[in-house]
Amino acid sequence: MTDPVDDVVATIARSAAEIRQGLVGRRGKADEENPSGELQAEADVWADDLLADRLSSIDGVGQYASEERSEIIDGGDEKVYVAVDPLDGSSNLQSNNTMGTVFGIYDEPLPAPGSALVASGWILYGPITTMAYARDGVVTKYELTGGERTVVEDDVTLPDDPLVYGFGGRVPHWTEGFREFAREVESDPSHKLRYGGAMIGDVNQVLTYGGIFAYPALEDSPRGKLRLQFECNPIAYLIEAADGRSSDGTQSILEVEPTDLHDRVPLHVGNAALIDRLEDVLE
Ligand code: P6P
Repeated sequence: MTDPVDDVVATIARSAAEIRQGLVGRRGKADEENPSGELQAEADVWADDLLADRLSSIDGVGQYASEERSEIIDGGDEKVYVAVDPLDGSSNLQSNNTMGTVFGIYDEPLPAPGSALVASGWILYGPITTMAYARDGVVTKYELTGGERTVVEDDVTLPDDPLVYGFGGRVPHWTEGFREFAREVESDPSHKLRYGGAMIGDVNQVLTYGGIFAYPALEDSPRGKLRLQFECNPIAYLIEAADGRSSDGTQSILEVEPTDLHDRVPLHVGNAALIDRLEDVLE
């Protein structure tokens, strides 16, 4: 039997070109909401169906779960458990800005803590299609063309000096503690704002240039917006493998114990010193 982790990642990478092409003509809104109560894009539903069919049928896959569906698909085997955000940032479709596919591969049934991840990564549909992938503490970057993938950088780590920052949520809804931290970051002339409205595009800039991304707890939404299983765990796993840090405000995202498949969690990832400072400020 081949390694189910390799098979899952290879299938997602091979599907990227088809997903990218399939965005054309699917930029409208479906008349359904996802389990988080967000109106789905046609492309959300289509990409989810495509990945669900392909990933749940791989030997060794025990479950397929996604941000776009309330129920878990049983794969029948018991080796790995796959959680996917099929199209993170699909709201960017209308403005033709970057979006991506985020995936986490766990070795425990879902919902599972991030400490149960064995691999994670994301596909970015930018000017070109790329993949960032973490396994066994090592991050690799690929370029994807026509179902093939080419390594463009291996053993990737965050640049030492933080350059970019991107903070989500409406500023008037930030907590006082996060507002204090944000002002510190913004007032440092060595930093510059990069916020594109798709977490995965913003996180990929942090991986590339160094810095910090956050979608914090908000006064009107104390658990923030982003989902633990499908977005925050996979992102935290990769960024920590790249010598960065993650935090829900008090601890590594990977230590957060889930209570529900669609739990949200405040997300802060990137430069370790900035994340340490954030936790001090929020204490
Ligand atoms: P807001 C995209 O819809 C998403 O889930 C993330 O990719 C992104 O970071 C966030 O929502 C943007 O949220 O509140 O800025 O529109």
